[in-house]
Amino acid sequence: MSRADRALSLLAAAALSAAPAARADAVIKIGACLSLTGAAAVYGAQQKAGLQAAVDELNRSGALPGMRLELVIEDDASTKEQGIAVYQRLIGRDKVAAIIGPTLSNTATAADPLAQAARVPVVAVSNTAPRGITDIGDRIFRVSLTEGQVIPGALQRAQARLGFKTAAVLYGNDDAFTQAGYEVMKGALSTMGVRTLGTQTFAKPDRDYNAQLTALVGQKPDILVVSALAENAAGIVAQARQLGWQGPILGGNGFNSAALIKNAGPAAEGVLVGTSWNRSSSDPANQAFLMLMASRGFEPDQFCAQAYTGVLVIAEAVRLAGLKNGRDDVEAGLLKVKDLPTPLGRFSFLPSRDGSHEPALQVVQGGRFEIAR
Ligand code: 1QQ
Repeated sequence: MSRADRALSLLAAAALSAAPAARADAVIKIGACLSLTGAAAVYGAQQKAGLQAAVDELNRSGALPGMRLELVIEDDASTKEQGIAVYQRLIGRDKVAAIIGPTLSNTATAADPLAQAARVPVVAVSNTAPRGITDIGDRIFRVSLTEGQVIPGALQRAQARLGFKTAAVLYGNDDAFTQAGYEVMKGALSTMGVRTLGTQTFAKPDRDYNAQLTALVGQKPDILVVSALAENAAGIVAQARQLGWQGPILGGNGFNSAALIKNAGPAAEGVLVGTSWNRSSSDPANQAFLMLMASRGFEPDQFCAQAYTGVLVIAEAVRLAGLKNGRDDVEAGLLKVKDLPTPLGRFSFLPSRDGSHEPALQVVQGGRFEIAR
């Protein structure tokens, strides 16, 4: 063989070995707009872990033959303004097939209309304001139960345990979720015949709730009901106990974080929280999720389970759409998802594109959330 021939055959061999063994996988790009900094950062960290675990697991298992899921995660800083900027990048620059919606309802109300206008499907995994999310338009879906689906049952279960007849309510009045949670609490208490003796408000930047709590505790209610994000929630619980409040406290979705227990310390003992994830469910899909997160050295909360479920739902949509990865394909598939096994239970969308599964009540016991029986 001449030197030139040998060089050619080496080149041919190199070209052959560089050629992929099979056709390259089609990529399904999922954008995620998460609060990794700011008031909702404790939820964003959990969501990020859940998304990454789900994507790694689905890619590893070959659940979508010939396809690979890819995540583009961006920080919305817990604000509407950043949420809008993130959506613009995910839609225009990254050309994602779907968006896992912003951590906070407050941000979703501002950013989701951009996705709706661009016909990009959104799957909300933590928005719980009953109105102003999926009713933005037909491209907006959600996995998370609303406060309307969780709080009335949680209050009823709590009443069966405690038998309260009167309540006092404290809520954040500068956030779509905390306000919506308050409306649900007010309505549920009234439906149950529980008299609300007093109502007070605070705002996200507040750190001192003594004036509001003194007024509420002075009414001598049987229970204190609170709608707050985790940072405020921990301060409220700790300061209520410092003021001598020994009665029960029930919180909305913002309380669903280990940060509440860590930051409030022993004051968090006995706090009741409505939740959409039954962590102690023996359902195989939940057990598999718990084992997967344990193998990654991560202690999951409800937000992690919901984010994980959001990716499962999108992957199932792609499968049901015939393994196609366009925005219209994902939306068509989402409309067909039915009885999908997830850590939250068998998952289906309601006609309103909201989620539907069994909620639960948890109580802080020994520094941990336990499901209340
Ligand atoms: C919402 C919420 C927050 C408490 C959690 C992210 O439920 O904003 O809708």
